[in-house]
Amino acid sequence: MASQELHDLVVVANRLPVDAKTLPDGATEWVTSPGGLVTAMESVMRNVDSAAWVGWAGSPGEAPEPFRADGMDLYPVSLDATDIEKYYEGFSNATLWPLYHDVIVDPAYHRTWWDTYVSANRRFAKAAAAVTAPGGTIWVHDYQLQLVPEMIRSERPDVRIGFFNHIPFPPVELFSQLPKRNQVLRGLLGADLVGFQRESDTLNFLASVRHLLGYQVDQRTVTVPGIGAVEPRDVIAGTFPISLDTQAVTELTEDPEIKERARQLRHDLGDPENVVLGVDRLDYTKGIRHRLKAWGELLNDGSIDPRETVLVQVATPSRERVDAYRQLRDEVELTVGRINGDHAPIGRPAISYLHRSFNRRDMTALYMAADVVLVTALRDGMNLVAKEYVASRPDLRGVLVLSEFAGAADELRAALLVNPHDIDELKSAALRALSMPEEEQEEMMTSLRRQVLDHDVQSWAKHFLDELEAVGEPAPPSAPIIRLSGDETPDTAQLDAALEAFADTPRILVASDFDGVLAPIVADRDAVQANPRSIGALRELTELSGVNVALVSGRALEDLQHHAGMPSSVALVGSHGAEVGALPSDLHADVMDAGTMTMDETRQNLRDSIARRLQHIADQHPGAEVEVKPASAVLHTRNAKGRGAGNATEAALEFARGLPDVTVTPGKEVVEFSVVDSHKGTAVRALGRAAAADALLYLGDDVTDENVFAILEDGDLGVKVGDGDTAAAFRIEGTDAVADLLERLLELRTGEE
Ligand code: GDG
Repeated sequence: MASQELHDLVVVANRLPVDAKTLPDGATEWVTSPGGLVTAMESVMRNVDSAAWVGWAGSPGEAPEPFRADGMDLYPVSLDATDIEKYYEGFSNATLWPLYHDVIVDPAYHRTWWDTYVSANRRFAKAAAAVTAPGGTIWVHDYQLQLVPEMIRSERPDVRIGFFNHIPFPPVELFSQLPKRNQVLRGLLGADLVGFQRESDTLNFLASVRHLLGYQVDQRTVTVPGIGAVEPRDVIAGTFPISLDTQAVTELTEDPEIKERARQLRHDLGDPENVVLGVDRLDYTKGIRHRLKAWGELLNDGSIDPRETVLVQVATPSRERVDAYRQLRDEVELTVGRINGDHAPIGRPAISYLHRSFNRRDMTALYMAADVVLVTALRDGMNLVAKEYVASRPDLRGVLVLSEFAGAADELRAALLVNPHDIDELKSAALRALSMPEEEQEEMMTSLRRQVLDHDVQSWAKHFLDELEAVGEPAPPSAPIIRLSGDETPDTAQLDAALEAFADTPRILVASDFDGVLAPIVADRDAVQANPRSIGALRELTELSGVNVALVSGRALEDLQHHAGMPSSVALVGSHGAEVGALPSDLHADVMDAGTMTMDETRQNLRDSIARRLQHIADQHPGAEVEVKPASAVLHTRNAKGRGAGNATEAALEFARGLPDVTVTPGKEVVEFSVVDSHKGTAVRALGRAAAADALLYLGDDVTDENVFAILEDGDLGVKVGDGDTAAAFRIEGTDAVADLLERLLELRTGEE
């Protein structure tokens, strides 16, 4: 993806807004699928220099190359058969979908589904991060991609990230059932703005964040605590009810062919007095069974005459490989068959059941032909069918029966609102709709149309993106300082000149890492042997006036004392700066103590309580172990069984969020909680102060030494040992070169050349 263009606005959704069409010659043509989201995006994409869409192209296996369709750059993400089974049909549609829709059916859960959900989310996140311009905006859509915001943020802290959930967000009591619920919340909180359809969804989300993560929530603002060097951030949650491209619908309703089609449809149905319509994906959330039950009863008790009134039920095929959907289809078709068998007049159905898709024009004709539309969802994010019906009736005729459990009920207050679980209420609402006088219909439609036409999908998208823009500037990239990259090495004359100047400085501190600098790295850490020439030079340097020497290591202090074998005139700092040994008499210990580095009773208690909590986590994940160091508590997960390592680390990081005064460093199979706010850089700075040094020399080979190189000032000398990007100004090759350098310094300082 390296050579691709970068985009200011990138939409990420499970599906690309296109369908593949195979041409007679076998070639593939991409046809844009005319959904509301595409239209909304087209309108906002016109206002940015460059926009793109990242998503799955719809067929399993390798993704097609990026391509353009209808003026958009599309970046396909691959999903293989396992991803489709576990990420899409599994975790998305058999776990999250039922759970987020009030557990209308039991959510299924399998741990391998989660694993695949994570890996698929990562693929979408990587693809989006790779094509977004610096400072750009990424808008992530829907429940299939809830981990994507955080994944993008960890790679691209410079971009604005929005997330919109098209489906409901469940109450905390239900959401709590979700295994991995906190990871999901944290995934979402990677966004700057998290949007929902209804106010109740937003409030449910905020309640879950407060109760399950314990984060501070102030009205709409969640403060995500920092971890390690990462600063706390604010995330805004907001309500943005989605809508339609109302103008496109209006244009269709004015098309004479479609008007004629609507008339024809009624005729084809036997010119009944009333046409009642249901349009749904064949999904258990849509309340199709409840609707059919009510309809069957109305026919049974004679309230409806099937010769006068026909129910047209469009049930668009959906998720047919997921068990609950197969079952639903069987049940619905059995019920429709029974009702038709019992009530249909010869040659005409009582229920015209259509299990297939129709094009937009036919859909509009159906809406225009329908006297009543029944929307009986048991739970629905918004329900666009309700809004489409309203937008399709410029004649102000028709009645909308609308479930109060659909998001649309918040806006379409003038509809006949029903509780679809109450079959009696549903029946009487249907009858009332069928007998509603025209003036009353007009009044209702006028009110509903005002609502729908005033808030189209373009304004929805604009509103969301404006709010995202207002959330604030993204964090400037906190790239580490690099003075030398890769193996770039200034010539030795420069280093020698710098060393001479340093040797001439009245008071100097010579500080060095141990492993890899004074001693070659060996596999067995206990078998480490320092280079005798380096040790000799340091011993002599420490005797000279105006010179202080310090060793700064990641090893525990005791371990360092044991292996370095240094005289007491050398200051020793262990555990990456968290442990400071007894200071030689010529260092001003009080200056050191004034820092935040040393342990006191409060810090000791804090470390012990962290260790207890980590032990608790370790007990739940066999094989995980806790180590208590002088200034830190450490969770080791190397030997944890199965998923234990990941889960224990996750639990530890979650715990870390609530510990503002602790420096948490996640490493490979280890998480270290240091109660002393220091690293090698703070330690060396404090030692420099304590030595009243005019200049420092620091030698290091490790990433943790970069903390020292980063704090060095003019006149100081940073020397990186070995390859790699570094903030040091000089580079030498290995431990022998270190010995040469120290001996040379000794010569220069003593004047014995
Ligand atoms: C999710 C949320 C939220 C249906 N059959 C055909 C067809 N459709 C169109 C409808 C409508 C869309 O599909 C369905 O939208 P809904 O909003 O009703 O429901 P979901 O598919 O579940 O969508 C939902 C939505 O996201 C947007 O945020 O409102 O709550 O669940 O536009 O007209 N379109 C065509 N042929 C069909 O046979 N052309």
